[in-house]
Amino acid sequence: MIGQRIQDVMNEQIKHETFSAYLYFSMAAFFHSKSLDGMAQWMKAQAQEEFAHALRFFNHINDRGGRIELQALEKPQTVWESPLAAFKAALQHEEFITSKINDLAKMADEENDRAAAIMLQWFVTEQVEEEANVSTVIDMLELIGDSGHGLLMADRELGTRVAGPILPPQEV
Ligand code: OFO
Repeated sequence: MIGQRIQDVMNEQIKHETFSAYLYFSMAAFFHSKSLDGMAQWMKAQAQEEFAHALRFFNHINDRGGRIELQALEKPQTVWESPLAAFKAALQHEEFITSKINDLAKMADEENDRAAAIMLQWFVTEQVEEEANVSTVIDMLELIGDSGHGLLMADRELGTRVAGPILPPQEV
């Protein structure tokens, strides 16, 4: 049975992960409005992965006899100054998510909740990758600067991204 404290914070995390998806859909819509369909595809793939993250918390609470309670989402930002500004905002958001995952991992240790600690280990590793992926795009866009040709090349490159599986088969 999951403890109340971990359950409450994991319910909160379902909201954060779902909001991540919502934010990245909003960025995808922004990129489509600028005809940067490759960047939009990158964000849509990211959004799908965020729903998978929310689902991992959903399943974990449920599998341990807890109660899932969904919370209200805020409206995400809809416009950014530039593609670079949007990706920088994505990195800032991922840093916030990393801090939430680290808080949860610390709480699992305090509560001596081994099941939660093991499940959260996956997220600790995943956040390293999440921040690295966005940082790579930021580096690329900073190199490109004001070059329209460079931006179109980057858009084509980012459009090749596909979402990973929603959940590993044993967790569906
Ligand atoms: Fe769920 O990792 Fe991004 O937010």
